[in-house]
Amino acid sequence: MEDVGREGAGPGGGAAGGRSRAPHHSSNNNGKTSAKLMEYFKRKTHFTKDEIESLCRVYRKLVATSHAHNSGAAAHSGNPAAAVLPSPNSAVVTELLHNTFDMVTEEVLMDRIFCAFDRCNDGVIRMDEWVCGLSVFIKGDADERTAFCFRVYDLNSDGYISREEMFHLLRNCLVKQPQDDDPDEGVKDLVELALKKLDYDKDGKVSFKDFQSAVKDEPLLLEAFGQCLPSEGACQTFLSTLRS
Ligand SMILES: [Ca+2]
Ligand SMILES: [Ca+2]
Repeated sequence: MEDVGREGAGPGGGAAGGRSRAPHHSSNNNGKTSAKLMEYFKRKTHFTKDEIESLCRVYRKLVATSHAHNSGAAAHSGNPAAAVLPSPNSAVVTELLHNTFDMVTEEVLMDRIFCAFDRCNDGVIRMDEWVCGLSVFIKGDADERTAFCFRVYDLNSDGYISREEMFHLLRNCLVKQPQDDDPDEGVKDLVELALKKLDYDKDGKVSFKDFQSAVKDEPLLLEAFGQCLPSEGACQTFLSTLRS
């Protein structure tokens, strides 16, 4: 049932999605990205060959960092070049989003951004998830960005942003007034307001189709429930460090 909802809702698609798996071995012995993997990334992402090479280098560094972080969790695979384990986990990625992309996002959103990268949902970011995820994150077109933000906001991945999920996402955005009788009242009002803007088919929840239509009409709604994507400036800085 859940799978049907996810497939039907649409955000599973896009350049980073799809059923095709990336070639498994990330690099050969001298650390170069294999030709097969490079082909895959060039087809699936908006990055140039040089950018892909750099991103794979950054990834290998992150793997080393993750490895240092939890040296107890030894790699299952005997081949350190295989991008299976250990891979960057949520703590490493959160740190990266904070420091590299300068995102001051709520923890709940950070976790969801990680999940939006972690397409196969195993708690770690494989190299293909890393490169494809960053392609959407940094260079995504309107459709990809819309699908990405929807995945972030759909907290339980059932294909809808529900009232409860909106409440959860918006609760932390409002500064509570201690004199308020019901401090949640303002948040509930916000949820209803958001629903009015986003729920095109009026069924009381926001489907991907609703979200898509609303964002097309009003691009600012893309990040209605909090920042999911880095600023233009942060992207430029990141890309320039890749080139240096
Ligand atoms: Ca949901
Ligand atoms: Ca709806």
